[in-house]
This record gives sequence, C-alpha cells and structure tokens, in this order.
Amino acid sequence: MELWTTEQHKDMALGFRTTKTLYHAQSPYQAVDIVETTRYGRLLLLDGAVMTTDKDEFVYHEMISHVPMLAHPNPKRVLVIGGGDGGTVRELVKHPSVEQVVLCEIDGLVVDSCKEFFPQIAAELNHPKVEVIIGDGVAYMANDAKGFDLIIIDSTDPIGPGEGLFTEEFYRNTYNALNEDGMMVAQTESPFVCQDLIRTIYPMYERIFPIVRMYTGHIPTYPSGFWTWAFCSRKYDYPLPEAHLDRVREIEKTCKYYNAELHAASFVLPNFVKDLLKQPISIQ
Ligand code: SPD
Repeated sequence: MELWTTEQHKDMALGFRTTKTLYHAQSPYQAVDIVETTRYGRLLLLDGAVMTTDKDEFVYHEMISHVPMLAHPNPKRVLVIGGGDGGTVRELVKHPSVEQVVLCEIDGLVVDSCKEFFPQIAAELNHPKVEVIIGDGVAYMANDAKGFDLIIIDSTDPIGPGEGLFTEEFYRNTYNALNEDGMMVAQTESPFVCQDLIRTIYPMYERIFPIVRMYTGHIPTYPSGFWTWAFCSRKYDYPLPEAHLDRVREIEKTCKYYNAELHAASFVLPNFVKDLLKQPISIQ
C-alpha cells in the first residue's frame, strides 16, 4: 500500500508520496511530524502544515533573510521570531556585519527535532553569534526586544501558536523594538489561498511603518507554490544601492535562489496581487 502525507488547506490538499515517518510528537503547542518523501526528501509538518523540506527550503530561507539584510547598509543585531528549524539563522550568519542573532521560538521540540533530522538546515543553531530563546515571541517582543536592525517574523500559518504573530499590537511592538533605521520582514502566505489575510495585514503594516512593500517567491511545497513576504521599513527602501553590490555578489555565490536581479524582480507584482493590495479589509 502506498503511503501519502497530505496537507489539507481549506478546500484543497497537497500530497507527498511518503516512504516513512521519522518522528511524531505532540508538544504543548502543536503536533510535530517529520516524514521522508520520494520527491522532496524530509518534510517538517506542524499541525499537519508543511513548514520546510530538504529540497526547496533554500527558497524560503534565502528570500526571508537576504532581501532585508542586503537592503540594510550595516545590519548588526537581528531578531528572528519563530524559525526554530534554523534555516533563517543559517542564512543570517553568512553576513560578516552580523554581531548577534537572537532566535525566539516557542516550541523547543521543533528546535530539538530539527537538529536531529535536518542537520543541514539547523547547522548554525549553535553558532557563537546565535542566542536561542525558547519562549513566546509575542511576550518577548512586548517586554524584552529592543535595539534590532532587522526583525524577521518566520512564523507558522495564522492559526494555532502562530496566531498572535499576525496582530496589530504585535507589529506595533515590533516597530518599537527596531532601531530608527531598522526594518522588519514577515512571511505573509499565498496570494491564491490567503487573500483575506493579505488584504487585512498589509493595511495594518501601513498604519505602522512608513515603507511597506510586498515581494514574492516560488515554493512548490507550500499551498499554491506562490509565496509572499512583507518588507516593512523605518528608513531604507528595498532597491539595492550601488554601495551594497560587493556584499550582494559575495552572498549570492552561496545561494541557490537569491541574486541581485531576483532581489529587484521579486518586488514586481502580478496584477491580481496588486489588486488585492488595493482592496483592503479593515478590522478595528
Ligand atoms: N504554510 C507554510 C508557512 C510556513 C512559513 N514558515 C516556515 C518556517 C520555515 N523556517
């Protein structure tokens, strides 16, 4: 009998032919599953939703990290909320300007299981510049976070433990935790599947940050395969200044997806996505 892992999302499903289950546990927050598949290698699922896979994780982790890192002239202190698999941290420590990366992940089981089953993704979680805090990102942002050049919200979907990472209060605290020229990037789901979320969250960002842009990328194992991130900044916009090009060329040598041309192109939006951003839903 063939074994399949399916992520069910509203009225659609994404299926992966599976050879074995490597890990299953129920943490206080969510079900954590790791399976071996024929096409994408190992998959990490949280509450049944695919978070990362061996074969296409590079797209998500390169795009959530290098786009803001290279738009900023000198990012030294970076905070990652979520991202317990370690892929975002692995990309951040490639940048010589970085002095400290703080990772605040609510679920210690995610960190421990990824260290065991995804060693190439979790590779830098013990890096000397990286501090891992197992705790609630919403509380950390409200009470402890300050003085960051970049904050990355590497969240799960906006249900379950990730829900608090999609509220206006959380993003106001994020703005306040940034230096005056700091920036924030957050994953903002698929424009095919999560249209109401996008129509709600971008106007929310615009109430808080002076510069708000959307950029996109292609991730075959996420629903619809077409993904978005929000680039929200207190001072610097996304185009790469001439002065950053040496840094960009060094980083792109290490990447399988990101490069300088793609940096600019990823901010060019299809018409249906532009239309979504012109149809805000406001919730008070
Ligand atoms: N539907 C999947 C959304 C997952 C976004 N976060 C992934 C975390 C990888 N570091």
